Amino acid sequence: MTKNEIADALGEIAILLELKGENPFKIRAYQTGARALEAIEESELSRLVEAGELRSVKGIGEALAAKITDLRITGRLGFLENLRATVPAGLVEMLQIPGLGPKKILALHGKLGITDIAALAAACTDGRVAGLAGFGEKTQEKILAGIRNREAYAKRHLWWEAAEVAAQIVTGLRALPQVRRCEAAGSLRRGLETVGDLDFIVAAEDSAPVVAWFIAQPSVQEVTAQGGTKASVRFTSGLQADLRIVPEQQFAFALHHFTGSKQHNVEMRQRALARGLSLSEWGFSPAGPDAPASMPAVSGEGELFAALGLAFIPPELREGLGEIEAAERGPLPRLIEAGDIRGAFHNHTNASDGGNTLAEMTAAAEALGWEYLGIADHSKASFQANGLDEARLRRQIAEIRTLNASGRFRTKVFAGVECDILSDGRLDLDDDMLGELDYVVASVHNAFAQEEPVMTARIIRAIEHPRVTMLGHATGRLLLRREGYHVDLGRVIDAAIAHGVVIELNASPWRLDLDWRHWRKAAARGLLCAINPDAHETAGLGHVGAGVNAARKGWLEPRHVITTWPLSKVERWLSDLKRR
Ligand code: DGT
Ligand code: CA
Ligand code: CA
Ligand code: ZN
Repeated sequence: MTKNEIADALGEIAILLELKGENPFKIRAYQTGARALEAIEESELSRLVEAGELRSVKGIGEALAAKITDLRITGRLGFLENLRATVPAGLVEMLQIPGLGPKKILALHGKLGITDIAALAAACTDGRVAGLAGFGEKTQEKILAGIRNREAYAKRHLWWEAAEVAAQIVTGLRALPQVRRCEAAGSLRRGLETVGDLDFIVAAEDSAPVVAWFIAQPSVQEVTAQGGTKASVRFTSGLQADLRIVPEQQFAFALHHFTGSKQHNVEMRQRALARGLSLSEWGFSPAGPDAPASMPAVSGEGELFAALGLAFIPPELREGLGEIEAAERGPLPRLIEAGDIRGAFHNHTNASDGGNTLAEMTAAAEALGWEYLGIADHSKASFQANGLDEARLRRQIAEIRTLNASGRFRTKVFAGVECDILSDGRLDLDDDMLGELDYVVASVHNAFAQEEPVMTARIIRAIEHPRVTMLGHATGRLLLRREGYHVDLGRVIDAAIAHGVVIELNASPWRLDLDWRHWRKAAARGLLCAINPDAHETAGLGHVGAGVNAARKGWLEPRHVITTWPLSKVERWLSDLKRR
């Protein structure tokens, strides 16, 4: 197991012990152990395990050292497996409901015998939860609302997770001898932040073996529909998928149709009708007295668009939001691509709540070919995330300067901070401290429930601060889990443009915030974007791909996104900002 996986296992043990109401000291030991592991490097862990010296690490005692060794060597731990078996899965699931921590869940379990979410919903509905000590009417209402949200959200899936499943299926389908062409269509292909179900389009001469392969995948839990040229399944994750197999000459039409969106398709059909053509998933057919003598030949989507007098429309833009009018005028803008990215500014290390060291993060950025990596750990007000005070931040700045000077990595590291915007809009660190940094990401991390005018004024006050370089996750939303805070984004965007402050497109697949729907208009008015993965571990840097997707949906071109700029341009820009 990797270091992070072991840390996760220790964290899981702590949660399970808490749900069993175990001794707080024991629980704390696992939490501390997980933290301690995060602070050492992967190679160092290997050495300590081999030498049997894990106990020399502060925060790792004898019992923990044995468990870490087992996990490292065998990847398994009987203790954890037994623990999982004794804690009802429903209790762990209840942790996903906002406002419910292990202590409350333990009380619900102990006093009301609740073991799953359905029973909890029933107990809220008939008022039993409000009667419990430490709960009350308000908490009961909040729990019930959380359960309802969860049900509504459970119907959709994060794009990032769906894309991983889809990629495996597409690879498998393309490898079949019968398959000529295969693509994932639907909202996934359009890069929508959440996906209802997957839609696979295949061109094949003989469809039966393709259907048979699809429904026999190990991840398929249930086959919900099956025919000669189509099938629908549900995977064990709950995600559903439709497969449609067409003859090769229909592939472009089927792919276009099932890519959608519905609104885009409606507009395309209207446009076809105006040209005497009826457009469907099968192809063109003559419509009305003005129909042309022969149907246009189409072997790819490009020809389909061309037949209607349109430039090619990238799938991400097919939302019925003006893309057809734009494609009528000429080629669409060259949207940003993954290969344009040269760095990122909002990333954490284990100095705050990240899982990897500065050197590990830099090595990972270098492996991605990035020219620069911005480190922006939390500031002190985010104490739950182990935010840095002035002394620790100054030490980190020195560490970064030393690393850059050492020439150990080709990637340059910028010293930044993710500075909390306090509830009144002041910043968590004073101006002198902020002045020592290369840049400042300002973010809201508390008092999410403020009224819209208060929150808007708070964020704008931060934007007006001369040391603020960019605004982090503009609404704080967590996709499928938590709505953003109430804020007047129009005014926030105006303020950012007026003060030359960049707004981040947080590329974490759970955030994708500021939402793509705002970017086209905002960028046209001069707002600059930074695609920031908000990585909390080395693997998190790869999330920029999700951000690039969202940026494409927002019609962003490389020139709108500062993280496509070369290092020299970023350095010049940052030093100009410091002189203002
Ligand atoms: P999802 O799955 O909810 O995230 O969204 P989509 O867009 O993948 O929707 P889905 O899976 O229901 O259908 C895939 C595409 O097929 C959809 O984007 C457009 C096309 N389509 C499906 N039903 C209709 C329809 O009733 N009218 C039109 N014009 N197109 C449709
Ligand atoms: Ca779909
Ligand atoms: Ca579908
Ligand atoms: Zn943050």
